[in-house]
Amino acid sequence: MRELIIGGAQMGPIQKADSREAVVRRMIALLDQAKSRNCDVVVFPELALTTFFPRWYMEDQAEVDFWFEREMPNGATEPLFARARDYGIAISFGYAELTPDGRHFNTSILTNRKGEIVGKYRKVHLPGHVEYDTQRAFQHLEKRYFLPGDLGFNVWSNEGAVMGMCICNDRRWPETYRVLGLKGVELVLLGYNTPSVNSQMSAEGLEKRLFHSQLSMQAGAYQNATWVVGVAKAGVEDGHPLMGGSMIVDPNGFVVAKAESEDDELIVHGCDMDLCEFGKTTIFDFARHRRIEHYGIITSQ
Ligand code: CDT
Repeated sequence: MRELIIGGAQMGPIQKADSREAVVRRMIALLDQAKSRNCDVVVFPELALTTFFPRWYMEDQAEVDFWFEREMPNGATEPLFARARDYGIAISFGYAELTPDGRHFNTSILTNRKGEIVGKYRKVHLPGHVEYDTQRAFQHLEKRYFLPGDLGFNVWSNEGAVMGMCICNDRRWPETYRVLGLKGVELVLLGYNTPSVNSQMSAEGLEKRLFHSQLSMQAGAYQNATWVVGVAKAGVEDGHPLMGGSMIVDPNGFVVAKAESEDDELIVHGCDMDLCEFGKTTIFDFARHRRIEHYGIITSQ
């Protein structure tokens, strides 16, 4: 048995006016709870330090860059790294990254128990649009503010498990999990910000959106024999509702822990990494059973 006690640190809304420092205090409070529940690893949402700013149309690059971090850790997040290091808890969280050469990414990082960054991921599947769209009930401008990630889907041997990351919309794509699966992933860590309603289809409400999120994570977990931890930023941000539904899914595809609120809420489960072994060596033994001669179209178009 290789058990890691995993905490999914769902976060309630972050308003535009909330400072990074105030948000980090909330993240540290969740880390305190995680410590009292003996967590080894804690996962926070996508763009965990700020409101989901891609809903706001901006033309002034200085205004856009306000939402980005130029280094990690930085002054605002150092207390979070310090607390995680004190507790010996590995963490993962998302933030908007501005590189020294001026590129913008939707990024997440992974640390070990010593608070050292061991992995970085930049979001590959960017949803939404580039220009202001008058046909939508609200904007989703990720394609305007971010470049597609350039690091691919990687895994890291960390704290006794093979860990990988993806971010929000990536969780809906089977390719995400399969590439991680082919690299032997045992624990997929992901954060999301998903509006509770569809900006283009008023009939699509919360129930269907929660279902699609869960369906994607359960399928990804089962078909790749991996744990999946999906963590929301939820609640109403400046009038815009985001769904909750954070969950931990086991390698059989069963949901073993699920958030009930749309607030700061920690979900916890003792996850045995050895549970991945059965699926990886039987029905999803990729080396024995995949028929790649029929899969070319997946990468050619
Ligand atoms: N953050 C993020 O990727 N959200 C998307 C919303 C899609 S609607 C344009 C998601 O897939 O949950």
